[in-house]
This record gives sequence, C-alpha cells and structure tokens, in this order.
Amino acid sequence: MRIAVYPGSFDPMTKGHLDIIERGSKMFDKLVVAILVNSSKTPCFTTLERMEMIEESVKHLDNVQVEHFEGLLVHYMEKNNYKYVLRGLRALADFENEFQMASMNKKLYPEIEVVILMTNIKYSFISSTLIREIIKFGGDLKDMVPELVYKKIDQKYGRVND
Ligand code: COD
Repeated sequence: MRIAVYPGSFDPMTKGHLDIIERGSKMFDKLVVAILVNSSKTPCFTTLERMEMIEESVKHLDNVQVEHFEGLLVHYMEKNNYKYVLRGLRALADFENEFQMASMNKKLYPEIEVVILMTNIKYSFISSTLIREIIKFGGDLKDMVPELVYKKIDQKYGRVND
C-alpha cells in the first residue's frame, strides 16, 4: 500500500492546500495530512481547530486521514513506517526551501521519497501567512479558503466581509 504524508502547518488550511490534497489522494492509496504541532509558536488556530477544519474539508475523499506530529518529520515518518512525503510548490521562492528540506530529510531518513506537485495556477498566490495577515486586518478571504475554514475564521475573528 502506497501511503504518502502531506506535512504542514495548515494555519489555516487554504484552497491551495486542498487542491494538493485532492490531487495527491488520486496518486496514493492513502494520504495522511500531518499537522505540525509547534509549541514554540502561537498559531492562529489550535491543533484541534486545524484538525477539524481539514477533516471537514476532505470529507469527500475517503482515502485521506488527518494526524498531527511534534518534533522531526522524519521521526514521525519512521515511527509509522511512512515513506513518501507530498509537498506543493508555488513559485521559485518555494523551491530553495523545499529542496533544502527534502535533502535534509533524505539525509536523516534515506528511505524517504519526496513528491512535489506544482500549484494550481488559480491558487499560486495563496499562502497561510498572507491569509493570517488578511484575517488580522479584516479583508475578504472568499475563494481563498475552503467553505468551512471561511466560516471558522468568521466565528473566531469576525470581519471576513469587511
Ligand atoms: N499551492 C500549492 N501548494 C501550497 C500552497 C498553494 N497555494 N500553499 C501551500 N502549499 C504547500 C507548501 O508549499 C507546502 O509544501 C505545503 O503546502 C504545506 O504548507 P504550510 O505552509 O502549511 O506548511 P509548511 O511549509 O510551513 O510546513 C513545514 C513543515 C511543518 C513540514 C516543516 O517545517 C517540518 O517538517 N517541521 C518539523 C520539524 C522538522 O522535521 N524539521 C526539519 C526539516 S528539514
């Protein structure tokens, strides 16, 4: 069984993430969306909130499950016997970071293979960092995040339609 892990912060999940999940789920028997729990950062959404938002947004995909991990990605992968990592690439700026991470992860866990999907051009400009900034200043996020994420942002922070 080919199982891939799509790791990330997903704070919050965007339509760019969802597009990678939908495409990745067709390529592997199972896709695990793995949320990093970073105790040294205060996220916009708690791990539980992020899990709920992703689970709800991937309900239509029966081979996708959501987990979370702390510490090194390779330790989490080794512990669960996962071998494939799925990542998305938006622009040249992403490449350097992805290349460095993939190379370091491969050095730490040689059995790993990293599969990178090009962004869907519709979502190429979307990042969670920009979404958090728009939340902070009350801009409209319609069409950038899945429906449920949009509702959760409204419930927690309001002002999404200002
Ligand atoms: N279109 C396509 N892909 C996208 C889009 C979009 N619009 N937006 C984001 N993506 C891709 C990103 O390029 C990335 O591949 C993935 O979706 C997740 O993105 P984020 O921003 O939610 O998550 P990241 O990139 O911050 O996640 C980084 C990790 C948590 C995976 C990494 O820091 C990690 O593994 N940390 C654990 C500690 C560790 O092992 N460190 C050593 C690494 S070498």
